[in-house]
Amino acid sequence: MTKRAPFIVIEGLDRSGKTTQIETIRQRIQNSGRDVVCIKFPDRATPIGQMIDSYLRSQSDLDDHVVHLLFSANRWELASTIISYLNQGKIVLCDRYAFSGIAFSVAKSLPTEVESPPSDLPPITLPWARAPDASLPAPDLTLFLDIAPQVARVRGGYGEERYEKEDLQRRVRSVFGEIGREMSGEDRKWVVVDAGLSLSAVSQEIWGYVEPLLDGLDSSVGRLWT
Ligand code: NYM
Repeated sequence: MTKRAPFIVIEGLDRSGKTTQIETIRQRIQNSGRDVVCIKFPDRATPIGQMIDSYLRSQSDLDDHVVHLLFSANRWELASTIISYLNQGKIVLCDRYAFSGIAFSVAKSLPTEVESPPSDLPPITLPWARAPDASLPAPDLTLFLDIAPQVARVRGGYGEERYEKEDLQRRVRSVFGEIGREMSGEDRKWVVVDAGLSLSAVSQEIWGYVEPLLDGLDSSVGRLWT
């Protein structure tokens, strides 16, 4: 049986240096002579992605539950493509995945210092947020680039999109921490990387986790939450 390629996800807070690190890994993988495909969620090019894009740029308003399901549907749109890349031996490097989906949606429902208007709908909990992504292709490695929101802000400031606020980023980080505690087991499929270090130190650490996967895997692609 020929081996399939690994599915590698990079997660992190806004301004954690994800984009730069992904480009560095992509180049290193290519230099090693392997095929690599980069994908990114949300994929704003699809019809669902366009709805998400308009929401993120505050051009439309949607209930938090609805947006959560759109983000998940946006991943399902690409699920079979991801599996087919992996089976063709193409390494998939993915910028954000279901973990961002959970972290941002649950964080929005956590209590804030500012009183928000009461809602008729229930808050988004971890089990509710996890459900729509169940059975999506599971990453073989997720690298969570961890950075304190106040350090991220000093790095260059947040943009203008929804969620790019320090108070929300703090709550997102705490949900990511909770997800990480559930995910990190003996298998090292979830790894926390200190993104506050220098670019080269971060990319060196990341490479230490990526390199052992480059020769492919014998197992078939896993399914999320199983
Ligand atoms: N985001 C991303 C979510 O809220 N749920 C998701 O499922 C995903 C994949 O979208 N602030 C949020 C995180 C980001 C925002 O992402 C846009 P990016 O990587 O800045 O394009």
